[in-house]
Amino acid sequence: MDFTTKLSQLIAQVETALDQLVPVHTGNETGPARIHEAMRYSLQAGGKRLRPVFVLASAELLKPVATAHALPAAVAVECLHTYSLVHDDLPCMDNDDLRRGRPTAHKQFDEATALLAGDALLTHAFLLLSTHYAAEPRLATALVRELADAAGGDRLVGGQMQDLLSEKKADATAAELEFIHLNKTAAMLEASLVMGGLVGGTDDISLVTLRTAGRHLGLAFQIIDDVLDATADSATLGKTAGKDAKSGKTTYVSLHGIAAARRMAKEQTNAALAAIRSLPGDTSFLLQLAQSMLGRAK
Ligand code: GRG
Repeated sequence: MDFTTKLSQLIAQVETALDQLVPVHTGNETGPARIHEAMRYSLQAGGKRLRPVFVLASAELLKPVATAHALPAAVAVECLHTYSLVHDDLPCMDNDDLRRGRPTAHKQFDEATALLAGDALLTHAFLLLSTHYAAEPRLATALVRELADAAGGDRLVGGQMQDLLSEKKADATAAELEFIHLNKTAAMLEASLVMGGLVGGTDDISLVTLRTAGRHLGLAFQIIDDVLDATADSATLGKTAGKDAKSGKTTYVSLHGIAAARRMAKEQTNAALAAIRSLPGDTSFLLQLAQSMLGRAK
């Protein structure tokens, strides 16, 4: 099966699982309909589903794994990612009106509902893991720990905190910038690959390699984003170009210049691909997925 067909298939499976594994209002016993509507509104706004697809692809590296076994982990990761987007868009954070081409959750509903929908999505991620893998307690514990570690104060939330602190002083150092992206972007990619590996029964050494791949993927993704913001036009980007320079934001381009940022993007991309190539099993889909994710580079 070619890459595009397989990718579309996996995305379709993720969409179906999102619909099936996320609560729906069925009456008074499931609480107010509004919270379920807001959770589903944000989840079903049509993201690229990169992280859940990474979970599924990494789960079947060593041997074909029933996709159904990996889907709850994939959905948990997407719930957690979506919560972070909903909260990031709030007026007290990035204050965005649009997300995934639609009004942000707090614009569509209200701030309190968006905050609660984010809370509920975050919590639901852990309910999914502890329920669907309950028959394999070691796996359930490892998955919960991996996701909690990636999402907590030392990583995703810590990266967001540092981002807010650095924005205020408008002259973040290279070390602060790396901390922000290692945690805001790379942490969830690492967790996706590692959680897939855990479901697929990958050995400990390969789990370390999957984590390394996620780290480089995350940094490459972010550096490419900074280069494109400075070099591509709005039509090509599908969003306003040149926003970073206008807002005086510290980026890889503002700190290192375009040529060096391009070089760094290439280095991080190559390191991610090398890590994936060194994994046992059939790495072809994972490699193409990483290449397509980073293929926006110019
Ligand atoms: C509120 C705890 C908390 C964290 C927020 C996610 C986030 C951290 C901030 C969003 C801003 C941003 C650009 C983060 C860097 C990487 C990232 C998460 C990009 C968005 O991911 P995509 O492109 O989005 O995969 P879709 O919508 O396709 O899922």
